[in-house]
Amino acid sequence: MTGKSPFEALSVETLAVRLGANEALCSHIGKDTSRWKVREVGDGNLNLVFIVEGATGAAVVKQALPYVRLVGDSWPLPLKRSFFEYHALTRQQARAPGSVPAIHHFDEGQALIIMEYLSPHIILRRALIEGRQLPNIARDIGLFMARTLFRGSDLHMATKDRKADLALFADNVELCDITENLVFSDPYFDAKMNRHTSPQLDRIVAELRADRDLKVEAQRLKHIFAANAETLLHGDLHSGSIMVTDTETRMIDPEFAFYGPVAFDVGMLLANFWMAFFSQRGHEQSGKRDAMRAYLLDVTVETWSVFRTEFAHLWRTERTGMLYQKSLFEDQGDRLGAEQALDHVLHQIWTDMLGFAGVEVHRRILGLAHNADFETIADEDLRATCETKALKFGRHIAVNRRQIHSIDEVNKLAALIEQEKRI
Ligand code: SR1
Ligand code: MG
Repeated sequence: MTGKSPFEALSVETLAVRLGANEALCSHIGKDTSRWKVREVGDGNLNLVFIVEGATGAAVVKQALPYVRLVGDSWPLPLKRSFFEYHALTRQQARAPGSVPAIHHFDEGQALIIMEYLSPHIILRRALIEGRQLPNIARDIGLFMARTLFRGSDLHMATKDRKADLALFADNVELCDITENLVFSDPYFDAKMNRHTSPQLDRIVAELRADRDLKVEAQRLKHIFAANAETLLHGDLHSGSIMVTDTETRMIDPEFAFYGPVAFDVGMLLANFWMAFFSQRGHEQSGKRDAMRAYLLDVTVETWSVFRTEFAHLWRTERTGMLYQKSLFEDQGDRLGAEQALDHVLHQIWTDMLGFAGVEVHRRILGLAHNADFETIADEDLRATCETKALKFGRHIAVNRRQIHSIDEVNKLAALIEQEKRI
């Protein structure tokens, strides 16, 4: 198969025939296709994902489909998202080495990426639902975010290079459009694709949709998302986009990559930890999850702290771009000026991060694409209670983000809401 043949979706049956001559794949798993075992394992919303095992190894073959897999061919989606994923992975690897899977091959025409098979890694969301406490995730993800977000911005890059890259990723229009609608607008009105899992949520859903302050805030956040082309984002950094073992963490799936606000990736990620926190009550069949809840709140504290510390470190050591130039501060003997500017930048990230986290919680409960954290809670009453609490939490941090000053304050609020008996 070459990049010049017309696009054709792979299948378990056709993969070995079509990729049997691919040198990159053969060099990793062996040439003898009669020994290849192919499984389709994609459980995301958009793409096909195959694991191919051969005599000498295994690899992942990920292929975009010309439509949204979750919905079907009534919702066409361009194949070029694979191109953006490939380019985002190469930049993330350069900016945060070792944090993403290695790429073996990219075929733009077939919209497919052949990459490292991560084993025995599992999806972080699954691990958190199972109640596993992973010791390194906060550190690994905090570093990944600080490094990719700082090094992809005008704080670090030559502005000519950054503008060229911005132009490249500006074409990822359709995936941005998904986020713009699904995250920032649909949850706040009766949009066609919305759903919530129980009529017990009807009352709070109506309240949220009638909440003028919340709707205005969601639109202000959408405005920041669309207009602040600060840095190359992962664009979809939730716990389903991270693979883990007890000691290793890898970020996957950056097909939503584009130039946007630093705070977006951080907010989406922390929102997913807070949702994991609120969902734990629904996973207590085999024992209490008090320790897991405490762990999850600690993870948010550590992730934010690692992110801040690394971002500040890069500010002091790698601020080579055109923003807040050293020539205005350190070179004039004004190190305090540089620190003052850093405080402003971090404060803005903090405030916007809370807003993005709040709307991410809402869209995962009210919109099209839900989280397994809540969806796998079989008991409808329990699920509705967990979801209602998360919705209240999301509303509070989105609307009050300018009045919240520390992550401990956020976590005290989360703990209070979680313990409420009457909701
Ligand atoms: C139609 S795509 C729905 C969601 O799946 C992806 O993982 C993104 O989070 C997107 O918003
Ligand atoms: Mg994805």
